[in-house]
Amino acid sequence: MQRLAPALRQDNVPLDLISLIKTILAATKEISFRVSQAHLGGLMGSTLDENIQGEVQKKLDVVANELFKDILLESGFVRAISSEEEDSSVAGDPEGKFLVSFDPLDGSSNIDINSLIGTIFSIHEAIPGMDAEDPAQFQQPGNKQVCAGYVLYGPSTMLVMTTGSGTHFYVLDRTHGGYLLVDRNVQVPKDTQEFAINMSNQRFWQAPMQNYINDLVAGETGPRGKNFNMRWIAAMVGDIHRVLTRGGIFTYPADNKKPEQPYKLRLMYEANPMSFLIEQAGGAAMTSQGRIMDIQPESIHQRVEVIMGSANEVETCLSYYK
Ligand code: AFP
Ligand code: FBP
Repeated sequence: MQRLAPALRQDNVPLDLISLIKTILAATKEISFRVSQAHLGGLMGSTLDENIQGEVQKKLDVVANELFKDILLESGFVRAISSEEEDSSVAGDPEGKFLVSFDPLDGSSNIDINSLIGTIFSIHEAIPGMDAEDPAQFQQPGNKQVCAGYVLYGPSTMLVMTTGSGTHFYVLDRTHGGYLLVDRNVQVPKDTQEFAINMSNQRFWQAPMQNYINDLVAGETGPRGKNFNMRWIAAMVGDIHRVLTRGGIFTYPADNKKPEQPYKLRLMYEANPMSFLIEQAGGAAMTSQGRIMDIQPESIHQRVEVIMGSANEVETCLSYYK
């Protein structure tokens, strides 16, 4: 099995980006260790604080965020970071070439039940001449990402990453402490019989999504003429990992639970990096209005509708909106 750096060199990834990726992965190895020790190290449960999104922070969220932030800001490669857990972007080295956005621990509600969680990251190039302090530099669409990935802290710690030359799977080999390439160029099957959605929100969805899911649930005697299975891990990293592994459609559609906030998932920390991975694996990543990676961000904590996975199934879902 190939080690990470030679695999990246094979994809002609520039040396400074390889160095940044190695920095990110050093943080994930530490987080992986802390996650495995959380019950022993007093890291279960919540802090008394809320993040900028109004969500109660788990202790592990805070630890993972601090680890990531410190290692990136001290690396010299990073002009600024933006994190789901920070109010605003944080300036790094004024000469740093890259911007890193991350969700240090996605799937926080799974922490206390010892279930799947992960770290998601997205890398853009810094805009020449822009001040490291200026959060506007993060307002670049997903199609400008130079790298995106996640690390899944599951039965194995797995890295799934793209630098624009396919989506590859790596596994953390604890015997030598590095990530090894286990699957190059994974492909999302075009068709699927599996969907992922939080069904408890059904009454809040718009009519097209209601109709689409009704037709999936109707099974082989319904208009789709086949049975569909449902899975929901409550951590996008886990659900997208399944989609990348065996296909499926994952959606967090618009809903009217809180009319002032129709979307749940975050563009910079969740939707864009996952879209890059899914598209590089031959899948589709859309909102009901267009391609996620073409959205021009207006703020770093922007939320967005997400419909992604097996290309033909995403297309079928979108046909309900026409
Ligand atoms: P956190 O960012 O708080 O960890 O939430 C995870 C998440 O945004 C995403 O990973 C899941 O797909 C989604 O929440 C789960 O949402 P439900 O609470 O509706 O199940
Ligand atoms: P396995 O024994 O094949 O691992 O199946 C697991 C299981 O029996 C339960 O752990 C789980 O609750 C259930 O299958 C899931 O069933 P479904 O496919 O209906 O969601």
